[in-house]
Amino acid sequence: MSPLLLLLLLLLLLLLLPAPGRCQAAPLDVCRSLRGSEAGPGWEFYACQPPPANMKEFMQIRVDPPGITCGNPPERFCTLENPYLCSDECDASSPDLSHPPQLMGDRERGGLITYWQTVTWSRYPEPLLANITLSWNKSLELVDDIIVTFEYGRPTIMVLEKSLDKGVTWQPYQFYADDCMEAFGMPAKQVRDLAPSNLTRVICTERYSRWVGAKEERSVVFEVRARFRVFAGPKLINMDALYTRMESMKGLREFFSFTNLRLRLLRPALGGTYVQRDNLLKYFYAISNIDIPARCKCHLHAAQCVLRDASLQCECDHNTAGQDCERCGRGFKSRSWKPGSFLPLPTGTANTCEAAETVANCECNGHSNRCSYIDFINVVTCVSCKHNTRGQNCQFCRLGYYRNASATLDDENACTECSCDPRGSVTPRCSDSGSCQCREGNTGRRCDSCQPGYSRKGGACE
Ligand SMILES: *[C@@H]1O[C@H](CO)[C@@H](O)[C@H](O)[C@H]1NC(C)=O
Ligand SMILES: *[C@@H]1O[C@H](CO)[C@@H](O)[C@H](O)[C@H]1NC(C)=O
Ligand SMILES: *[C@@H]1O[C@H](CO)[C@@H](O)[C@H](O)[C@H]1NC(C)=O
Ligand SMILES: *[C@@H]1O[C@H](CO)[C@@H](O)[C@H](O)[C@H]1NC(C)=O
Ligand SMILES: [Ca+2]
Repeated sequence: MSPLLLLLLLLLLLLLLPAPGRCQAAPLDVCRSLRGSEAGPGWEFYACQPPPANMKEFMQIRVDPPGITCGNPPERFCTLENPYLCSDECDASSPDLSHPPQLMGDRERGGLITYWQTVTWSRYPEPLLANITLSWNKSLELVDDIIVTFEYGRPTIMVLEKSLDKGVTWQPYQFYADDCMEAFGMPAKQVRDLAPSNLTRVICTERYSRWVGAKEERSVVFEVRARFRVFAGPKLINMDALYTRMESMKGLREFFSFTNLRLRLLRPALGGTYVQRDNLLKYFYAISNIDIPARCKCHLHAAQCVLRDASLQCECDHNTAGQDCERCGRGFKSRSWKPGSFLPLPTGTANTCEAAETVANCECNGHSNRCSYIDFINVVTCVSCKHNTRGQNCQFCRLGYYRNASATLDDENACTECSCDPRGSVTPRCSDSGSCQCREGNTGRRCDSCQPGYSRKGGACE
C-alpha cells in the first residue's frame, strides 16, 4: 500500500470517529444513560423534558357564539384602509371566499395567507363579541411568546384567558386594550415594568391594541421571552438562573403552564377614535395565525411526547406513568412520586419512582416482600402477608390471632394465636388482650376451664 493511500485512509478514519462530546446529548434531552462501574453496567438517571413544538399543530379550535364566523349567509365587507370599496365577499359555501376557524392554525403554503373572519359589526351598538377556545387535553408549558396575527387590524379590547384543568376553571392571563383604565379599570403596564417578585402578575397592556394601521402591526403577543429575561438576562444567556428560579419560586412554573387558552375578543379595531355608524362593514375580527411555542409538561420525567388516540401524551421514564407522568408506574411505590428537578444544574435530578419490592419490607412491616399497585385508586397494597398478619400494610392480625404486646409490629411474633378452646368459646376470635369469648359456665383466657358449680360433660361445662 502506498504511503499516500495510507494517509488518506487515516484521514478518513479520523473523520468518521465521533468528535469528543458528540455522543453527549444536551442537558435535559435524555432521561437516562447506561454507565459502566465496578459492579457492572447500570442506569444513571437525569431530569428530562420533551423538545418544544409549535402546539398550533395539535390544538382543537372552537369559536363562540355559533354563527359568528362570516359567510352564512354570504356577506360583503371592506377594510379600514379602504373603507369605501366594500366589494370583498365572505361566502362559506365557496372554498375561495370562506374563512373557517381552522385557518387560524393551518400551515400556510406558498405564501398564501389564510384567515378566519367574523361577521361585520352590523348590530352596533350591541358589542361584537367572539370567543376562540383552544384546547389540547394535555398540560403544556410555554417556551416562547404566543403570537396571534390579526389581518385588518388588532382588537381594541381583548382578554387572553387560560385553564389548567382542561377547561373546568378559567383565569385571566393578560388584558389588552387601547385604554386599560377605561376598559378594565387597570393601569397600563408592560412586562418590563415587572420585577422578579411580581413576574407572575396578570397585567393589562396597551402595546398591542393601539391603532397604527392594519398592515404595520398585526401581532398581539403574550410575552414569555421578556419574562424569562427578567431572570436569564437580556440575551437569555443565564438560563441557569431561570431554572433555579423555576424550582424555588412558588407558582412560577405554573404561570407558564396551561391545558386550554381562550381569546375573548371584546371590541374590534376602529381605525380611529369613533365607530362610524354609516359604514359598519369595515368592523370585524380576522385572525390568520396563532403560534403557541410550548412543550408537553411531563414533570421532568419524559424526553418525548407523542400523539396517541388524538391526545398528546408524555412517554414517561423514571418508572412514572400517566398523561403527564404525574404518578408512579405499576409495581412502583406510589408514595415515592416526585417531580424531577432542574437542580443541580445542568443534568438535574430524576427523582425516579422506587420499586415496590425494595420498599415492601417497610411498607408491609416485614411480613411480605411483595406489593401490588392498584392503579385505579393509586395505592400500594401488600400481597400474601405472612406471620399471621393481614391488611394493606400487613398491620393487623389474622382471625384467631391477637397482637402480642411485647413484640413490635415488624416482629415475626407480632401476632399470637388466640387458641380459644372450641368446646367453651363462642368464636375463635379473641380480644386485643387475647381473651376468648366464653359460653355460659366456661372461664379462663382460652375458655378451657369450668366456672365453680359447673363441670365438663360431653365437651362443654354444664
Ligand atoms: C366567552 O367566554 C366567557 C367566559 O370566559 C363567557 O362569560 C362569555 O359569555 C363567552 N362569550 C361568548 C360570546 O360566548
Ligand atoms: C384526553 O386525554 C385523556 C388521557 O390521554 C384521554 O383518556 C381522554 O379520552 C382525552 N379526552 C378527549 C376529549 O380527547
Ligand atoms: C412590580 O414590582 C416593581 C418593583 O417592586 C414595581 O416597581 C412594579 O410597579 C410592580 N409591578 C406591578 C405590575 O405591580
Ligand atoms: C411475644 O413476642 C416476644 C418478642 O418477640 C416473644 O419473645 C414472645 O414469645 C411472644 N409471645 C407469644 C405468646 O408469642
Ligand atoms: Ca392561516
